[in-house]
Amino acid sequence: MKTIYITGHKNPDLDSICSAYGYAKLMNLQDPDNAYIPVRCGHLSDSTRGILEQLDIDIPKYKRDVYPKVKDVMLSGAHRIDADDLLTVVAAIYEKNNPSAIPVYENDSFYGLLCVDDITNWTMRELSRDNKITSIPKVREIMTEQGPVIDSHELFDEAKNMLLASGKRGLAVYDENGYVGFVTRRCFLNVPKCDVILVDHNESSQSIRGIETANIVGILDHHRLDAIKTDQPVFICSEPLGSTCTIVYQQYIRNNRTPDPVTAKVLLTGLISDTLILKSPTTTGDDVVAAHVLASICRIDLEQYGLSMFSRVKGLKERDPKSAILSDFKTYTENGIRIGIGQCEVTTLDDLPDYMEEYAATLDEIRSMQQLGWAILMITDVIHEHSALLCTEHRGNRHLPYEALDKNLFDMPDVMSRKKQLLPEIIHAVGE
Ligand SMILES: [Mn+2]
Repeated sequence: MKTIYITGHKNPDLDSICSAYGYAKLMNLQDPDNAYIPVRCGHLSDSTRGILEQLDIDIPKYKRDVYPKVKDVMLSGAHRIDADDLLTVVAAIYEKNNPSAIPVYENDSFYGLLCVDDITNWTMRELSRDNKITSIPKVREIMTEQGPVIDSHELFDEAKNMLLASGKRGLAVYDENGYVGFVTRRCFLNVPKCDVILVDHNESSQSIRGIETANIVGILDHHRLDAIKTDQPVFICSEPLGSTCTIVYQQYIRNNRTPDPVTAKVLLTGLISDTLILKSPTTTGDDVVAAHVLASICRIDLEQYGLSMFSRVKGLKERDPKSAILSDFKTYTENGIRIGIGQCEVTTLDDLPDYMEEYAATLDEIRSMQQLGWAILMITDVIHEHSALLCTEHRGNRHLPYEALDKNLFDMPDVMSRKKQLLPEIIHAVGE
């Protein structure tokens, strides 16, 4: 049974979390021989967490990275040798398996590793002294000093270097609860790869740490394609729809399945959130159909549910500027310029003058911290379908097609989508 992680992008939003959850549910039904685990590679904002908690599901757990680890290659040892066993017990094992290290126990707890060098050295010593072996020792009598122990969460490459540097044939592996296994040089011959499915993104810069070392087995997305090179053929479903949750819903249909009511509500949540209650111009007919079917499966009023969801979102004045901006912040590289674009949803733009300056200063801090050429914040009023754009100093500001409200602040009536409406203008502006 393999484990396949399903992850959305960094700074996970509802579409990322909900599509990972819904797709894992489907894949576990479709392919029960493997385990599909939805995870998130970033921390949740308070409002996202609040909305997810109301869904009464196991919220996908945080996964720091998908780098190969010692626990992916360690051995547990098929044989149980006691420190007081005679060496003849070990001989029987060697005849069959030829292991380079064997774990040794003392009263059921781990005592140490017996390495093949311990045996060879002892044998050679005996032979050089008497020309024959006169007595059979206990295992503990020939064991030499143990090497350093390795943490099971240690990175593959680090552990490999530790083992080589130790000069030992094998090292014991521990986790927070004690001994869990051991590694020998053979464990490090092939680098293991984590299987990962990407949802709601396909660019490695937006993905979980270590994605370059992983095996990508699928992509479900609705963003521009700047995909990672894969080793093997991969299932890709990339469509310009309003939400990845719609694409996941369509996978249920394609496989002749209906999401259960809880999963339907989860998918609807991501869909409504990403399409701003089906009002964003990214919304397609497919999204509208999916939303209504999902709403009828979980028996809720779509509009009402959407408004109650967005009413949970705090105004920017009450939020910490840095965490508000970074909660949904994506970076792009265009024309050699690194651009960061954040988007915040609000229910009114009337209080913009109250917090504008503080947010502008914070945005500039983020720009210099992340070494961006241009940092931008799109503030979207989801109720009135209207956005404002706050930018750091950049020559691109002059090429934006929006009316300036103030210095580096622009008015964007009817603009709601970062991806579909704003990003093309930004790309155009840096190309000028
Ligand atoms: Mn999305």
